Amino acid sequence: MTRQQKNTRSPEGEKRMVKGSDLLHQFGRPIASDAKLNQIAARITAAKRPLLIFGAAASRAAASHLGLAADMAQFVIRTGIPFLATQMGKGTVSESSHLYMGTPALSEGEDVHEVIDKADLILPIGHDTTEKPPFIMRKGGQEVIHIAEQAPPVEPVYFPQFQLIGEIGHSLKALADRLEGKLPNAQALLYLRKPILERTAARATEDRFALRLVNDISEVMTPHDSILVLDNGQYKISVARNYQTNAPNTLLLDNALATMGAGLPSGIAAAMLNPLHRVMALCGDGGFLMTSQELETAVRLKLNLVIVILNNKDYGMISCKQASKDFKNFGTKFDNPDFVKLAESYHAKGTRVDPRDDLVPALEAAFEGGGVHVVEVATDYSDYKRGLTDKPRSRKAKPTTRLSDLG
Ligand SMILES: Cc1ncc(C[n+]2csc(CCOP(=O)(O)OP(=O)(O)O)c2C)c(N)n1
Repeated sequence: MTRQQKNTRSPEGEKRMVKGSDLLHQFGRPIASDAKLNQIAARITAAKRPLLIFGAAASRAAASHLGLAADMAQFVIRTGIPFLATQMGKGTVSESSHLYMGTPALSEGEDVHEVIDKADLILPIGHDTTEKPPFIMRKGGQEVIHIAEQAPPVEPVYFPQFQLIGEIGHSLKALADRLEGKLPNAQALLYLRKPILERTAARATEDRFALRLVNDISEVMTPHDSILVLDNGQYKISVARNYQTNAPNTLLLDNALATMGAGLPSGIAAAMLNPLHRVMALCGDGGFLMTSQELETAVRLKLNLVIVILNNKDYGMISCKQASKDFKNFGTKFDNPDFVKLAESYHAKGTRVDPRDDLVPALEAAFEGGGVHVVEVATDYSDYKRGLTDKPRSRKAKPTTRLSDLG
């Protein structure tokens, strides 16, 4: 049985697993008024093809407000509306749900954008405009209702017609009370789930290295408590689309400034806070080398941390962008130190894995051995470039801003 199958729950199973929480108002945050809730509930009831999108602020809140993750899952279950997660919203609601439709890694043109294009009402929950937008709003396009604790700054790509501002758990519970059993069109978009997930997986299969990487990492990470931390590079796109995330804060990535060099320090923080869980930092060679000296910190703190370095001697994301614009490759290639010797010189452990070999035993041994362990994977991106170079599936009016700033 694959990890994906192991984690896929039936609707009944989901109902049994998630219990709502009434603990939220103890924090004294502002809550939405009944009049506003009634107005928004009426708009959702009138929708023909509604869609939820969980964003970075939802994931942050779910990780820090007691009971909120269960409230968000309950909202999905009680309304039956399918959902997407943004890159930083992944794990807010478990992607093992039969209502999960995918994760946009870009702002348009991916397979998953078909469901966004076809929705007539989009409900971003915890949309955070620091994140690169999961979709581009256009004048005359879909209705968007922003559900969050704070109003969004209005941007050319995000100008929701309605807002429901207040403590998210309260808003979702109050909406579910008004909507449960009254949404005949809730699952109007669900027929797209199978083809979209299949097309996304098929695309990943073409990127053989990317698919193997995600599968091998998934194999050694337990679904609800292992923590995967990403630096910033080309591999982030494949992981965001294909790594199944089931709990808030179990996939840590930066889809805002996307700063290279963040992977190892974030991994250190995650390992300090979660000493009993598996923590892995996945880094490109370029990103790793920006903060590699923090290996000393990780060793000094006696952390258990596995660091995977994808060694392609290249700023792969930049090469890929150059290729996608038919530019000649320029200024992206470099040479590397011996990463195994580098790790050993910091008194960490090091292993080198040939890309043709199975990565799983090396990762498993690194976790089992404990301590700080660098696993270098020689990476051939030659069959791993479609993520960015694919032409968008459909291109409508040119967006006004922030589309090409991928990283
Ligand atoms: C500090 C910083 N500088 C530059 C960039 C722009 N940038 C994004 S990805 C990337 C290349 C990353 O290379 P690497 O870490 O080797 O990963 P790869 O893309 O090869 O997988 C660059 C230069 C950035 N995001 N952050």
